[in-house]
Order: sequence, then C-alpha cells, then structure tokens
Amino acid sequence: MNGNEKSKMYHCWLDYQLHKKQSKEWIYGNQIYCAEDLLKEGVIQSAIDELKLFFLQHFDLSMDVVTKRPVQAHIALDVAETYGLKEGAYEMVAEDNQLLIHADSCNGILYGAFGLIQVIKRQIPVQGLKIKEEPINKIRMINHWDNSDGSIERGYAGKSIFYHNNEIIQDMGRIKDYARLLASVGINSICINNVNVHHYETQFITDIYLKDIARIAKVFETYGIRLFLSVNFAAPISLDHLENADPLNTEVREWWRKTAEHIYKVIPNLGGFLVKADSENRPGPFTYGRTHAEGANMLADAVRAYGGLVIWRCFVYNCHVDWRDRTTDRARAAYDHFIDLDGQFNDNVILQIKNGPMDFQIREPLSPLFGGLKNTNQILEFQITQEYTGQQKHICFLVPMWKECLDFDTYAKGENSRIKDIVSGNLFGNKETGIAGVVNIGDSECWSGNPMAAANLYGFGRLCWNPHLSSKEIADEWISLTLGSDKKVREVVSKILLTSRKTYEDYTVPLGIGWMVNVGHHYGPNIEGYEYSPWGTYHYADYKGIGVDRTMETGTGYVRQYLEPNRSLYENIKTCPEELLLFFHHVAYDYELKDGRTLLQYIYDVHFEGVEQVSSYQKAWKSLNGSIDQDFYNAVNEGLEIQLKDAKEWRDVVNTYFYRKTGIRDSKNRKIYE
Ligand code: GCW
Repeated sequence: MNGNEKSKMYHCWLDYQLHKKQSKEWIYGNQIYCAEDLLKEGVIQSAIDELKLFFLQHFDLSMDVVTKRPVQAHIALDVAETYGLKEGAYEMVAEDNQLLIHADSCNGILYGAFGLIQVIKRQIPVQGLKIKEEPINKIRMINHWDNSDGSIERGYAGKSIFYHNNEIIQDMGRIKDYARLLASVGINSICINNVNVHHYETQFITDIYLKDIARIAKVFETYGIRLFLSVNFAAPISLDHLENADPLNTEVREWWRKTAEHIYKVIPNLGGFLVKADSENRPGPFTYGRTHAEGANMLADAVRAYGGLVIWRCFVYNCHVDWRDRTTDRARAAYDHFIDLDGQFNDNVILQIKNGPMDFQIREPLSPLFGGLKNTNQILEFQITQEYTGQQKHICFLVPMWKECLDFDTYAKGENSRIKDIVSGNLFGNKETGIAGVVNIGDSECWSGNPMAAANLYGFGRLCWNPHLSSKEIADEWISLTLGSDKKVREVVSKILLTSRKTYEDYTVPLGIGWMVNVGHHYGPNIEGYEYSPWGTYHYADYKGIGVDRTMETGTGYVRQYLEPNRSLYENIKTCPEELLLFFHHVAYDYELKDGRTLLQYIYDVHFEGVEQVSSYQKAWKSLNGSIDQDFYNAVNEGLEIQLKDAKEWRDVVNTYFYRKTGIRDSKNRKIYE
C-alpha cells in the first residue's frame, strides 16, 4: 500500500517523492550494511524497508543490504549495548566512507532511519553530520477511541482503520502504514480501543478477538510500538457472570489473573490495560466502596508477571449534578479523588491525567494533580482529535497549547518544577511516565479530517520525543516534510498554524470560560447549551457578569489545589492571568482589563478579530494555489470556507448573547444583531 496509487496526502510527512533527487546527489552509495544476526529483528527489517523505500522513491536508487562491511561508501546500521544510549536513542555520524547509525536498541535504529530520511527531505547537508537524538519521555502513546462497529467516539476523520461491523479488519496494509507514520515521530505505545468499553469490545480479551488483535499487535511490534487494550472493569460480570467485580474479592482477582495469563499467551508483548472507571457511567471500584488504588492495583497484580502496565485515567467526576447546587465544582473532581491516593499505587500502575481539570477546552489551567502527586507514575493526556477545538474542520494547531502545558511550573520542588519534568520522570524519579494523546485519525484519504490536522499528530509525536522543541520548529519541520521547502509556502502555512489556536479561541469562548457548545456533539455555538445540564460545566452569565468563582475566599475553593505561588496568583483577580480570568473568577462586564478595555468590550473585540483572522487565512491560502499539491490545497480551501462561516456564526451568537444580557453596545459600533 505504499505505492503510487495513493494520493500525496495519504503519505502525510512521509511523502518520499517530494522534491525528488537524482541518485548522483546521494554520496553514500547503494548499500546498507547490517550484521546478519540483526537482520532477524523485525524492527531492524522495518528500518531497512523504510530506507529502501525512501531511496527508491526519492533518489530512484535501489539499495542492497549487505552483511559484510563494504569498502565503498555505504550506510551502516549497528546495535550494541556499549554505546551507552538510552532506549530509543541513536547517533548518526557521517564519515568519509560511511554514514553510520548506531544505537543500543533496535528501536533506536528505526528512529535513526527515519531521522536520516527527515534530514535528507529537509535538505540538511549530510556530509559532516553528527547527530545524537534521545527521547525524553519513556512512554509516547496514542489512544484510540475506536469502537468495534467502526465508529470512532469524537472521531472526525472517517471510520476506524481497525474495525468494521464488530470484526477486526483483515487487511493489515493501512495499519502498517499507520505504524510507519507513528514510528517516524517516535510513538512507542498505542491503545486501539475506546476507553468506553462497550459490549463487543469487552470481549476483546477473549478468544473471540484475541487472535485477530494479536495480528495488529504484531504489525505495531515491528515498528517498536507496544499495544494496549482498554478493558471493562466489570468484565468478570459481563463475560463470566461473576457476582461482582469487587477488586478485593479473591474470585475476581483470580479471574483477572487467569485472564491476563491467557491474554499474554496470545499476545506476549502486550503493553497492558488502559482503564476508565467510575466516570461517565462506567463501572469501577466505587460500586464496592473500594478506592481507585485498590481497583488499579488488582489489575496491576494480574499483569505484573508479564511486564504489563495498568494505565488508569483520572478523568473521574460526577456527571449527574444539579445545576442549582453551587457547592460542587467539576474542576475539583480529579484532584479530590486522587490526591490522597498518592503513593498507594503499585509501581506498574500509571495515572493518566488530562491536561486540564475540565475536558480539553481551548483554554484551561493545568490539572493541579501535576505537582500534587509525587509518588505516583504519571502520564499527561492531550487530545489531538479537536473535539472542542473545531473538530478538524477548523484549523487549530494545538502544539502551542501543549507547549504551555508542558512548560507550566507547578513549583512542586520549588521554582522550575515543570510538568514536562514531571512526566519525563526527572523531577520525582517516577519510572513509568510519559505523554498520551487521543488521536485524530480515521480511514479518510489524508488520515485526518483536514490535511492540516496532520500537523497536530506530527507535533504531538515530536513533543513526546522532545518537549523542548518550539512550536515554530515543529511547524517548520512538518511543513517542509509535507509541503516542501518553497519559502512562501513555508511562511504562509507557518503563520496560519502558529496563530490558529488564538484565533479559534477569539471567535469562540473567551478567557478560559469554555463550553458554550452544542450539547452532545460539541460542535458550534450554544451559549447556554450546558448551563442547566447535569454535566457540571457552567459559566453563570447573568446581566452583571460572567465566570466561575473558584477562589478559596468566596468560591468553590478549587484554587486551593495549586501550590504556591500559583495558588495566590489565581486567587487574586488582579494577578490571575487574564486569559484564564473567567475560569477562576466571576467578573463584571464593566471590569477593566489590563489594557483599559472592559471585559465586555474585550469579548466583542476578539470575536470580530477572530473572524477577520480566518478571513486573512483564506486569502493567504488562496495565494498558494498552484504552489502545493492540488488535493491538499483544495481540501484546506474547503475547510477554510466552513471555518469562516462557522466563525461568523460564533461571533454573532456570542456577541448577540452578551448584548442582550447587558444592553451595552460595541464601542466601535460594529454590527451586533439585536
Ligand atoms: O471529552 C469527553 C468526551 C467523551 C470521552 C470522555 C473521556 C471517551 O466527550 O466522548 O469519552 O471525555 O475522556 O473519557
């Protein structure tokens, strides 16, 4: 399936025909040297296959693999534990006669092969090259919310590439191409089914599905990616009619132990389980009066013998609250549930924590569990799929937002206790840590809902590998690998990507308030859609002001979950970062912001500006017609039309809402519908 019958968009950043070269421009010959015993390793085979494909498509050069070191110029691959490189790391050294990629592990060679391809594609001179690359995060994970019927919860890019009609797809071609894309940015773990585990998916851990899942696991394994499964906490009841799923019940514990034993027989390299429990109507340990530590540890005990991990999500909150009840604050839930359990989890349990305390809004503060939990393995969870950020119809490059998260200083061990240092394991020395992302791909031709959304997947992988990269570096890399090196293309696309998050925020929901979307599908404006709902997501707009008072003094006390000095910073309306003002405070419409504008005028202004920005993207994009792949151009062009129409809808609905609440006009007299 790597052939030419696929459109250029299908290949994403692995389009090897882009800027095709002639073979004479390649100075390290047409031989790849690799010791014979290494050739038996699947991952090494993948690295070689990839290099061969690249040289064939890019240089028209067919590469031979040799097991005796050649005298003439060649590429050499070498694995030895003596290089002293960590798992996945590699060095690439260009000498007179050979271009050597060496590593301590096979995965390192695979990443090195992709590294070389990227260097050449980005037109970085190979001669004199000396690179050392190592992944900063141990676990670099993708989560799928795919269901066995082929649908994808919050998927905006077609159907699942894994399932159809409650069966596993037979043809592994596309799955292999997906593994290539993921491995090329360093992803090493994947969970292939939705955390909401329904009827059929509960059976994934039985013989009905296991053999087929093993085939998928194999494909990923040869690209250095470990497969995980989401499991149903109530599986002992659903599958074997046990009386309960109580984690302290010996019968239940034994059931999981036996089940794990069987699973690992069929899939020896399984990474482990991902679990959503006691959240959004999923079963969990609370039913039996047990803690999440007791629930997670039971599963961890079952998989321990096989080196398995249990990734346990902290997205636990009550979704049946009464909007009249002002004492419950959903933002507090994750911390309130988990903070006292710090230190009680087995060492093969990892807590997976969403970046914000609510749910992937365009702007949220950071989850205070980061910095709060010290003696617990942690994974940071991002959402790549853009549920609340334009659903891949809108361009919204999330890397700048993820960077803010990673760079956030928790002060857990004094200044410079950043989230990226917690999830890398460096700050607290936790062993199993990293980053996970809810992915944005499906079976659409370009994998995502809009070919620009691929930048988010690319950027996610790159940040997992190296959170110190800047948003601009990542955007530039993706553009040159996907669209080529034309200066104008790079300038235009980079500018759109790097400003798109702020633009989206501007025409949708201001100052950290979030939500205001249509109920259920979460697309498009509905200011009071969730205002009187049981989901705990309110903005409390009245005729005087808007926002949630989460202070210690007069509000829900959520602010207390942060460590100083963040706590005081957020508590005080004067020092609270303005972009989060309405997340932390209920603010009067005539409150004066730092630049002298009133809150209301700010809301009006950014909504007009946001629409203008989208309009400017559209113009800039049109100027690229003819300079980039036509399918890519057309798809983004269509997307921008939708984005502009939607941005206007957001602007008018939001502005009219606040005009009607307040009766106060726009100081610049622009059109606000009455
Ligand atoms: O963002 C919300 C989504 C749900 C999702 C849930 C979660 C998989 O609206 O669709 O369920 O979060 O993260 O578990």
